[in-house]
Amino acid sequence: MKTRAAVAFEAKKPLEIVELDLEGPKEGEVLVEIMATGICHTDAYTLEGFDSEGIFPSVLGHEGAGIVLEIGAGVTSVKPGDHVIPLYTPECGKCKTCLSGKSNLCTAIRATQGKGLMPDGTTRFSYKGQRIYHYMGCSTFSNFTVLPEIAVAKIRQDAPFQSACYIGCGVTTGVGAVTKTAKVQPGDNVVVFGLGGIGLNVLQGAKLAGANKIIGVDLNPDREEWGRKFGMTDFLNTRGMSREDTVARIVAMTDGGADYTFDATGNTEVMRTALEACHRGWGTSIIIGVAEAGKEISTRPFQLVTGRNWRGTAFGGAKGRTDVPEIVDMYMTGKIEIDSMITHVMGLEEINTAFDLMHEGKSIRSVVVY
Ligand code: NAD
Ligand code: AHE
Ligand code: ZN
Repeated sequence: MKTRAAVAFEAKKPLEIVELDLEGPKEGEVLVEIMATGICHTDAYTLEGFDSEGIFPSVLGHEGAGIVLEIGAGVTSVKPGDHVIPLYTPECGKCKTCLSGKSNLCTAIRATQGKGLMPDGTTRFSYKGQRIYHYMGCSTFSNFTVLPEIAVAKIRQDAPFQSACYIGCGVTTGVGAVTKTAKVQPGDNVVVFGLGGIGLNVLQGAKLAGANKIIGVDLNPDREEWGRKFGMTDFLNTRGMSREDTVARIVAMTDGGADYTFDATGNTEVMRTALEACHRGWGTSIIIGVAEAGKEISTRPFQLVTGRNWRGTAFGGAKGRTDVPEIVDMYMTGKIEIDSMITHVMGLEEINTAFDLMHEGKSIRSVVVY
């Protein structure tokens, strides 16, 4: 079949809207009509050529929601008509990691996914006979896409696609980082670095968890008003501030340092500041941000000797098929907010504008509706 898609033919070039050929689902796969997709900073990072796994030409996009149209042989857990969210962190339920119960990082298809391929080592997309690669196992910048069965979460039918798509990455990552990875407890002091599409969801997760101080840090002064809407109690604009000054300010505001800090910037200098702003003896810093290829983190080992912990999280520690439907319920019952964070809604033709708005700090989330 044919599908309209925004294709990344090359790094650092705008996406091009073209009609691709799409092969139907093979065994264990499903064909999904994507109804809406968010644009996450990770899409921009890959398009800019910062991703060590970046591969071109490809169909980017990993924050979608849609409807199952067709199932391949052997598929039993979803059927045509089901509403689903594609999962860049699948859940096979059978691999060592899934069985361990210790992590959401299912390994069943990670190797081929990282190479832009379906589990059988081929692609379903092509353009004028040329192979077009998948992205993060999702490729939601295409109106129709093929996904492994283990990489779709079935969700309730009454959830609007335009909001539900954001649960495919940003909402789950931010809220889950607090509730599933850090397991923030009532009364904990929390600091969130970077108040964009992910960081605001970390703030609302911290509020949900009953945190005491919820400090937001950003360089963009407009983010103060945004942060306050999502539970932030204090704002720090660190433009022009040294790492030492930022740490000292946070230590003073939290009686010795934060119980939990979160990096949602992807900047390795910020990651160091976030670690050092943790409380001596027990504070934990969680890295969410994705750093450019070649970047490394560092700190004085003494920071860890004296009890600070450095950890990271992917997809907020959420097990996709199990946890995503619950997060959709949380949204539908008003426990978490999504709609106001979707600042821009556009057609696929305007998708490059979404990247501009993100880089200019003018959007929280842009969503493309097909
Ligand atoms: P975004 O562009 O919407 O937000 C980034 C925010 O960080 C902006 O408000 C920006 O002003 C702020 N910022 C940038 N540099 C800063 C600095 N030096 N100090 C303080 N604030 C700074 O991006 P997003 O979609 O929220 O994504 C945030 C990061 O999270 C990206 O690196 C993205 O790739 C990553 N991410 C990771 C996961 C995961 O599973 N680990 C999931 C989604 C996104
Ligand atoms: N491909 C990059 C790493 C990118 C990365 O860390 N991705 C996150 C999700 S970001 C969503 O917006 C993730 O899930 N990581 C775990 C995984 O298995 O990819 C690189 O550095 O090579
Ligand atoms: Zn993302």
